[in-house]
Amino acid sequence: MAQGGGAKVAIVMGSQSDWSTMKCAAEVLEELGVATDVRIVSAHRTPERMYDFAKAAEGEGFHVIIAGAGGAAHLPGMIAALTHVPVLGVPVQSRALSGQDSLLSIVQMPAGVPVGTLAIGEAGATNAGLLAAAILANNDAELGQRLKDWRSARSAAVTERPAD
Ligand code: RP5
Repeated sequence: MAQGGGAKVAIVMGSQSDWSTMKCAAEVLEELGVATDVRIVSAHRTPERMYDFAKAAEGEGFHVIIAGAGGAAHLPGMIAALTHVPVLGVPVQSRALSGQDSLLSIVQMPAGVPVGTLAIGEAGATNAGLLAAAILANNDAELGQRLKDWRSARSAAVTERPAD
């Protein structure tokens, strides 16, 4: 998977256990030829790392940050409070409340500090990747074409009638 060095998309998550969800974002971006920089950054276990990451994000050249966390998922909102780089939040499915807690923690940002919140779990991570690609495609016509081709291929794969 393309990593680090000049990547315009950062994918961060609160724990190693979030990776099985967040890799869906990394995978779709890789399919689209978009390099990512993937890191574990916990708001409550490594708050200094989170602060340093968010404050440096713009200077490092990130155009979009995808942040995933579960439970009391303050990571996307905290990062959004520290940078003007757009933040897409992915609620990771938690064991206790199936990700409802993650979703509400991420989506209910007070007015003034936006986090673009996606669906709970893998669908949300995939869509965060696609949304990040669409944002970059505003200034990258080749990526825009790859995104259109990606969607066309998915449309073409839908048969008219169900198979037994
Ligand atoms: C959050 O707590 C993480 O984002 C993760 O979703 C959840 C559980 O973390 P682990 O206990 O698996 O490290 O901080």
